[in-house]
Amino acid sequence: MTLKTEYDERGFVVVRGLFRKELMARAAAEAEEMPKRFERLVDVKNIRCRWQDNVFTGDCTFETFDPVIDLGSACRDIALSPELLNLLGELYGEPAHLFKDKLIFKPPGVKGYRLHQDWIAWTGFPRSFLTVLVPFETADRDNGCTIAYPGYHQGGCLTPEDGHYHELPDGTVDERNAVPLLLEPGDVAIFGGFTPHRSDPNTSDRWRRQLYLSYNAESDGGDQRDYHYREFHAWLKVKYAEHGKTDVYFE
Ligand SMILES: O=C(O)CCC(=O)C(=O)O
Repeated sequence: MTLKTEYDERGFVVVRGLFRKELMARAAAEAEEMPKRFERLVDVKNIRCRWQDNVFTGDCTFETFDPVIDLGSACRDIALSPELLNLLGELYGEPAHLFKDKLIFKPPGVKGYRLHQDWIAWTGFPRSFLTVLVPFETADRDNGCTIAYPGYHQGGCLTPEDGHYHELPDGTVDERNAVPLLLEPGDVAIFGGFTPHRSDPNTSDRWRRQLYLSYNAESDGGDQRDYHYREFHAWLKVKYAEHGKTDVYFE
């Protein structure tokens, strides 16, 4: 089975050892320093940052920089690397364009995400949207690796196409089909925008730093990263305002 056939049939693939050890060591060192180096950006009003509860302490904890490639050259080099773009070109059958880039730090204790699909019904949102996971350290069940469910992407969007983010209701997938994306630095996992996925809390004493790099096919909107972030920020500001937070900003 080719990689493309596997991706088309299952909705995700894992590729081992795509990136050189040196690049991954540089990225891990960059990620290690990033929260301290950009401490001034880590602010609950800054919509570059995402937060999650700590399941042990209840603390609201910094978890993600979105976007991230403007903060770290190793993250940018990975996102735009020929080895990754060539691989995505194989899956798409045409060139890939970077759409979105985030670094999820997931420190010990931090909660995971309930079952969802990434594709969202915004006008023109690319149906070719896919995400590449690039781990900076071992990702396993204990530190809350992402878990994907094969085949269900073939049903397209499984929630109302109303432009809102939706979790998938219980029973949408058969838990016996769960595939934990167990990854080592250098490996990547790639899953499509319609592939249901979730993650458990990080109950280990280790971090689970991982890039989530999203792309679209050239014929599906071309380069639209700047447009995406403008649209995403406007959407986030509306969401925050609905909860009475009107003083958010992006830096
Ligand atoms: O952290 C994870 O494992 C999942 C994150 C995720 O699903 C997302 O950012 O959409």
